[in-house]
This record gives sequence, C-alpha cells and structure tokens, in this order.
Amino acid sequence: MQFKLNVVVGAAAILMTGAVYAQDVVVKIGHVGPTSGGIAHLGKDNENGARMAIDELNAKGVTIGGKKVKWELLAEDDAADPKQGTAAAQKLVDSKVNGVIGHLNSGTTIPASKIYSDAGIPQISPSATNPKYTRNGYKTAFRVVADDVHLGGTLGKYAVTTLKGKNIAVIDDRTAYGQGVAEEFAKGVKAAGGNVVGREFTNDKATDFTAILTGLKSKKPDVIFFGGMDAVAGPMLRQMKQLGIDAKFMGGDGICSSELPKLAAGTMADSQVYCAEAGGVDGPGKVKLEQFKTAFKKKFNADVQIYAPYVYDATMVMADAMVKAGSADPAKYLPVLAKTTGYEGVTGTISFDEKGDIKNGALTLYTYKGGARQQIAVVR
Ligand code: ABU
Repeated sequence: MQFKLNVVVGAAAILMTGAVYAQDVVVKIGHVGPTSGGIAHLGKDNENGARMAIDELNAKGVTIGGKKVKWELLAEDDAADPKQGTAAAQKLVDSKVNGVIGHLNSGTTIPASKIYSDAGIPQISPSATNPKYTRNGYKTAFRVVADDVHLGGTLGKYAVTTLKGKNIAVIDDRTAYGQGVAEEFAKGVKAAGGNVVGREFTNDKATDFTAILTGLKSKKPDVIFFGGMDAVAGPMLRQMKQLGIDAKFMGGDGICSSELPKLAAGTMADSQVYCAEAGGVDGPGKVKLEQFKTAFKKKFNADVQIYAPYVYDATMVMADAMVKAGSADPAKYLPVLAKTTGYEGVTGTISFDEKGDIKNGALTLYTYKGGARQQIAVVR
C-alpha cells in the first residue's frame, strides 16, 4: 500500500511516496511593475509575462542541482513611483527572493537597483531604458532591451531622414525615461541636420496640454516627439486633434503600446504616429514571438501591450543561469547570469555585455493604421 506524506521544512518540501523520495526546492522570483495608476495596463502586461514563464517552468519540472524546483512568483506593485519602488524592492529582499524581474520604469528601476545590489540579488529589467541603470557599477543589474541612447538617437534620425521633418518639437514628462529619451531624440535630430523648433515639458500625471500645444502650434511643427508613456500620449493626441495640429507624432517604447489608439480615443490618423520598441526580432526568429503572442492571448485573454515577451525572456534567462550554475543561490548563479551568451529567447538572441546591457540590441519601428500597431522594420 502506498502512503503520501508532505513535510515542509523552511523553503524545502520533502515528498515521500512509497519508495519514491524526492526533494523539492522553492525558488522565489520577484516581479515589480506598476499594476495600479495610469499605466497599470502596462504593469499587468509585464506581470503576466512573468506569470507565463513561471507557469511554464513549473509545468516543465525543471531541476536545479538534481532537485525538482517549485517556482514562485512574488509580484509587487510600485505604481511607477520611485518611493514605492524602493519599498517594493526592500520587501522582496526581506522575503529572500532568489532574483528580481523589473521594474518597468527607469524612475523606479534605478533607485531599486541599489537595494538589490546591496543584497547581492540579481535584477533584470525588461523595459527600463535609461542608460544610467547599468552605469552605476552594480554587478547585479541587467536589462534585455536597448537603451535610450540607441532608441532616441535612431528615432531622431528617422524623423529627419525618413519622415522629412523640417520643424521638430520635443516634449517630455520629466521622468528619468521621458526626459532622457527626449534629449537623445533631440541630439539625433541635430546630428541628422534637423531643426528643433520647440522644447516643452509636462509631467507623467498631466491631462491638459492645451498651453504647451498652443505654444508649439505657432512654431508650425511637422513632427512632435513625446518622451513619456502612452497614458499621457493618448490625451495629448486627442488635444492635438482638437487644436487642429496635424503634425506627425513620435515617441519611444513608452508610447508604443497596443492600448495607444484607445487612449487617443480614435483621434489618430493612419501613419500619424511613429514609435519604437527597444528590442525585436526579424526573420525566422519572429515565429517564436508570434507563437508567444498567440499563447499569451489564449492564457490571459489580452493582447501583448509592449514588454510581456521581454519579461518572459528575462525570467527564462534567469532560470537558465540557475540551472547552469546548479544553484539558485544568488552568489552562485550571478556569475553565470553575467556570462549569458547566445540565449535564444522569443525576443531574439540575448547576450550581456560587461555592464549588464544586451549586446547588439535591436529596435522595432512601428506606426499605427486602422487603430492597430503595424511593424515597419527591425533595425540595429
Ligand atoms: N522604456 C520605456 C518605459 C520604461 C522606462 O521608464 O524606461
């Protein structure tokens, strides 16, 4: 006769089934993003990307050092607020997570990275693009997307050489991401011989842009770039329409979501908006990304917004390093994670450089037609 007994001792669960004896280890992966506030739809998208990876790892029955692993997701909300971001980071450190995926915003990711570094806990951001994140010398900080230098510079050049922008205006939301990407965009415009005719700013919670847009209208911009997120870009597009400004509208990855047409309440003209995701894959590798998007839709009954595939890859890269190291102890798998080379994810090939940045990061340019995001090209 068989008997079954579960004994839980600390983080290890011992399962005895007759003559079979197996020991499970519990690996805790922290995830942080804004699941409340104006960009909660992006935070939930990220969290679902992590959940997808964790569920798959559990279904596969992954072993580390010969022991079957039970993967746990500890999801925290930072509301895109730097203070809540550091509080969430400290909570995860206190919970003894083995690694962290997040945060979503550069403004939360950068201050939180010190807390993870002090605790020796590896952190991979799937979406924070401000270059400073990986330039503080923290060995625990990684990202799987390109940075704002690449993103803003490429979009600045595109505005001048492809969109033929003559009078280009720049607005940002004064966040670590928005201001940074806007500055890189302006540099890219100037390097390509373009003309920045207006430079304005708002904040990441603003809803009324009438004064800024009215001021810019007199400068007759043919392109307006916004450094910020889709929740602000949507109302800005609505107000551009109300004020009769028919300029092209550009932004970085923060506006490049599936949700943007809804946030703009149907006021976007076809091929009016151009943006870029700070990653991407082309050619045969794209099949895996499409399969991911289909599976994601089936599981969560929602389209991918922007970053979910990057969160999925970040989680899988972290798990892969633990498996290769034969340990989920941060001190043991961190050196293996840092040496990640040629990991084939759904978002392309992931290799880290000495700073923790992705090597040879791609960008995917998009426009919107018929209320849907349409890919233009993947560029490096
Ligand atoms: N990369 C765009 C959104 C996230 C950030 O704040 O960097």
